[in-house]
Amino acid sequence: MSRLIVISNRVSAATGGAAGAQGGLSVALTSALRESGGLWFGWSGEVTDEFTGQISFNREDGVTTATVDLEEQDVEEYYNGYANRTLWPLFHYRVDLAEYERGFAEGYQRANERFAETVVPLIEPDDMVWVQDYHMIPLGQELRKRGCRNRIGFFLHTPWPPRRLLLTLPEATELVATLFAYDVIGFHTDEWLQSFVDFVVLESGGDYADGILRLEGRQIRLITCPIGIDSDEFATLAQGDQAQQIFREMRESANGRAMIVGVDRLDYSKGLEERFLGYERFLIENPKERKEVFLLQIAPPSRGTVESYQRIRSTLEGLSGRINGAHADLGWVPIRYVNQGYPRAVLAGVYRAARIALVTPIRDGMNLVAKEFVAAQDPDDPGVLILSRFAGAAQQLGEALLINPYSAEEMSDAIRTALAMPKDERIRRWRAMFDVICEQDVLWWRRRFTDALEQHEPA
Ligand code: GDG
Repeated sequence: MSRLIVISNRVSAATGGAAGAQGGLSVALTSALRESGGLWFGWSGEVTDEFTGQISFNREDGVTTATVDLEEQDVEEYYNGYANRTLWPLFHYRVDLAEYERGFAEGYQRANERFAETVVPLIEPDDMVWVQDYHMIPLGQELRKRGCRNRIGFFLHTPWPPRRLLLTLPEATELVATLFAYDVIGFHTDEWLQSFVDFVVLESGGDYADGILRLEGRQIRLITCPIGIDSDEFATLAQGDQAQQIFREMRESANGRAMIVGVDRLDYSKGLEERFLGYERFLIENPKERKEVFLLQIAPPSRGTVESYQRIRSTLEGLSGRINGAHADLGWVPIRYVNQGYPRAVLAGVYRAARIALVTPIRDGMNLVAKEFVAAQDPDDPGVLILSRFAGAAQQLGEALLINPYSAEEMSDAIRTALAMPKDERIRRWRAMFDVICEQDVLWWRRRFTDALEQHEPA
């Protein structure tokens, strides 16, 4: 294996003992970097008065991280601006929320040039470079401009939007053209990959066959590469002391009722508003069953400086308050809405204590919560996953109850079906999903991508 250089907006190497406290992504990338003696480069998360390109190196558990501070203006225009106010909503089909401003586009370009300038001296001739996500689309091209001839791959963690939506972005064609600098581009699903192909073929005149996109004298391999979780680690976590303790506490506080759980970053793409409305519909349509359940929604706030996130937060506060006001009684509150994050072991215990998980994004590149919920279940008495058709995860987890999150009726019906589902059916569905997430785990994802990059013969 060549040495691997991972480049992403934020860097979070998982350290040995604390690996369970980090996300699966950092665990997977850390293990790849450790095996290859590689390096992880990105933004430090810190702001400096003037950009200097000074790199801070750190070495943890066999992995070297290299980070750089950004100027306030870069953070505003590149991160809060183009990444989170332009591309994120657009890539999640929310053109209504996307903000198109030249200043954002310029800041995004500038920050990517600065990243490229800073990292290029660290790249050696035989290294493979793996760029992560929508923050860094032009990075490959900026590396090429600076003489980098290495294999460079790009992985998109979000959906790729349909061509007509992407065309609303003033610089769509130019942005897409920067992707031609990569050797391999990976997506979570065939659908996102195909949307990308549609755009390139129709707008840029490329030619696509057998996984190879040909244009401007280049050959780019496109792969579908669904990200997984560390399923063994998560299943083990769910049986550990802390998770078991939480499991008992949750079951006790449920007082015989079935818990429905949701765990999401507070983000409009996660379909939380639609979820609350679908759940309310269930309450209204099922007067007998309704007091037998409650919804625990954990939603730690994210990107709180962006206005659309402040708005979704206040919408959800209003909605949960209204639903609780209308339906609660002395001994029962229908929604427990919690705006904070918890350690992963606590989440694992909560998942295991739940009878149903509601994972209902309006669009999601993959969705790891769906997989974590499956991994955390008791094989002898598993809960039921209700999953949006519009999450990438639905392509792999076809044994979930798949719903359209925009339909409150489908959500309500699915909750009723899940509550009534016999144990043998729950076990059968869970087993099929568990097999998939064990086989296609996060190491599988990482190998699939790095193997494709290693084997690709640039034109
Ligand atoms: C992007 C794509 C894609 C949530 N609350 C807490 C907590 N979490 C953890 C979950 C899960 C992670 O955050 C969220 O992962 P998702 O996949 O659901 O979503 P995004 O953050 O939007 O991630 C997505 C992913 O990239 C990977 O490619 O699947 O589609 O949008 O791991 O458990 N973790 C802790 N406390 C919390 O309260 N510790």
